[in-house]
Amino acid sequence: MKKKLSDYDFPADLADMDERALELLSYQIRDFLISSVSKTGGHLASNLGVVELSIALHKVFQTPKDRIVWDVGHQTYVHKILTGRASRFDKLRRDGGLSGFPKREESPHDHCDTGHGSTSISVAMGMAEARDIEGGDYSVVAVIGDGALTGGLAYEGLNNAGARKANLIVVLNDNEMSIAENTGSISRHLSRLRASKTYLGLKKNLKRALHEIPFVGVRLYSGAEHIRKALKDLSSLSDGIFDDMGFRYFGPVDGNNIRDLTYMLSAAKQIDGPVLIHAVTKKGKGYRNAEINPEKFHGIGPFDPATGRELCGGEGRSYSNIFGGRLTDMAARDKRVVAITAAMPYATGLSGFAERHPERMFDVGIAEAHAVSFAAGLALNGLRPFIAIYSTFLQRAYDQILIDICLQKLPVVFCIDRAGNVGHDGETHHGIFDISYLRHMPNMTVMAPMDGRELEEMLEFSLRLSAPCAIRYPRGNAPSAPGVKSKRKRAPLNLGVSERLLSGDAVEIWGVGKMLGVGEKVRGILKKRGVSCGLVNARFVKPLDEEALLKAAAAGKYILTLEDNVSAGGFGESVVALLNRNGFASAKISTVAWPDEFIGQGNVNSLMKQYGMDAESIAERLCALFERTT
Ligand SMILES: Cc1ncc(C[n+]2csc(CCOP(=O)(O)OP(=O)(O)O)c2C)c(N)n1
Repeated sequence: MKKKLSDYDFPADLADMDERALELLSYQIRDFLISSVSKTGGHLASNLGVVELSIALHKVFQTPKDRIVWDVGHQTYVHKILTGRASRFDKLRRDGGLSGFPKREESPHDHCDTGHGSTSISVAMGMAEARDIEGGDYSVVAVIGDGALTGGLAYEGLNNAGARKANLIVVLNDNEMSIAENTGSISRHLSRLRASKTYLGLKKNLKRALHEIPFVGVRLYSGAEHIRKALKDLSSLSDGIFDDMGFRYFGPVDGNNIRDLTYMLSAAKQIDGPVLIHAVTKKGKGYRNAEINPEKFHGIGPFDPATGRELCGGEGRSYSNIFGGRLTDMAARDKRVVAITAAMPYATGLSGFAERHPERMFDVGIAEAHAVSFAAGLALNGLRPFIAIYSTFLQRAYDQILIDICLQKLPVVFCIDRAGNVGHDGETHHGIFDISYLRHMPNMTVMAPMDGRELEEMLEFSLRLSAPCAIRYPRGNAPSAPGVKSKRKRAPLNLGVSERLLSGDAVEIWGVGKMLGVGEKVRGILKKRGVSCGLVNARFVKPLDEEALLKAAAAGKYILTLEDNVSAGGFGESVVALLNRNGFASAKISTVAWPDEFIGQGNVNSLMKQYGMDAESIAERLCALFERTT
């Protein structure tokens, strides 16, 4: 009977496996990935593409002694299987389960916690320099995708490593895709390299040389002279960029061929100085649905493996979709409106915009900092840029927002998607810092809609505002507004003015964005206990509706603030400061926000419960406090 993946003693068992056995293993891993991710959801297409690459890496390099640094880290499922974690895939990305990214606390084979793009070369270079200072004897490998190579940080790493002649191997995993189709001139350069006729000729020679050597015992043949020679020939095909940056460039090699990869990696291991191996892989390989639509299967929820259809779409429209739809209409009316994405046109809801206004749609690659400075240039010349970026990735562009946009009061709108806790992607992806990193920026306005209709109103408002502005909205579908019957007239948006949704005497609940849903439940629970609560939609995190807040404090009401952001520098803290500044130092106020720690992965509702941010826990605490202070 075929051995289960969890029955192997990986990575040790790889040492004795010959080429055929490894090939069979690659089939088994693919079947396992498809079946397993179809149940849990996760990053499927990228992992299917790196099955052979991961096997070859673990065949040639001995982790944990050798170090492998994976860029972004979403493609480490095979690496996890090959380092003894197959049995834990049933809880991939779940509460307390296996992480979807490398985690040092999970395994000694994970050398760096990651989740954001383009960092691997810098981190690996640091490890290589540290090794040399300590006199260590191990290899350091960075694995970076062509998408992540669009990020400026990758070039800072290449630039530094090339100049320092660091002993470092960079494997470029080129599948022609970022999440969407890759963009930019480096991507065009890579396709020229892939298609190079000279390369194809040389490749034959290389293959012949490689295939003359028996496969087993990679380390034995790695010193073989004719491999070195073949590789030398290949590397003499200067590719321009990498060569000029001080790297020995080898490739392109078929990144889905274990044999070619194994030889290439073994030879690279022998070479002094920085080496870049250009491996060409197929994203989604081996699962037709993912090969045809790698973007959909980049990150997917549970799906039916037979049809590829996702199992839970949910009701209604997502915030991203509402955003994209309204911005497309606004651009039809106003020729100044332009849209910018950093490699995520589909995920941020901008596909429709790209189709309708291709000349005003910019996908700049994984380059959030560039996106913001680029927007400054557009705005300085009279356009109205809307930048759609996930909250967690916008962190990359803090300085550009502050100096390039806010200092000059430029009319750039930050459409901050996935704001708040995002659930299964965990620590690196929760968007719970944006209120804190934007609130203190002079000239910035920060808004949060409580439903889809308000998101549309805020988009229109931001265009009229003509100043730096951020609109934060969460992952998932927009709810119907709390306490608002669908036809009821809503108060129009005015800068820095909140909206009272429901009235009450004793407590005033101030919710930011989606937390109003929680606020409404808290109100219901407290009502049953005889405590009457008002519900206020803050609308603006900055400027605060000072008048309304001070009025509530002056009336002796207990104020409860709710936000899906960390407490430090958040909305609640700004309300406390306001009350303090105005002589309400002993005001009765309670703030609900994420604590000063990294929040793990899991179901959003479970995490909220775990941290006491669900309606029941809040109501319980509030009752106790309320009784004590009244
Ligand atoms: C700074 C940052 N911006 C955006 C993302 C979202 N993201 C995750 S993977 C990915 C595409 C990466 O493409 P590539 O490196 O080619 O890897 P592939 O998935 O194609 O294997 C993007 C844009 C991120 N992780 N980090």
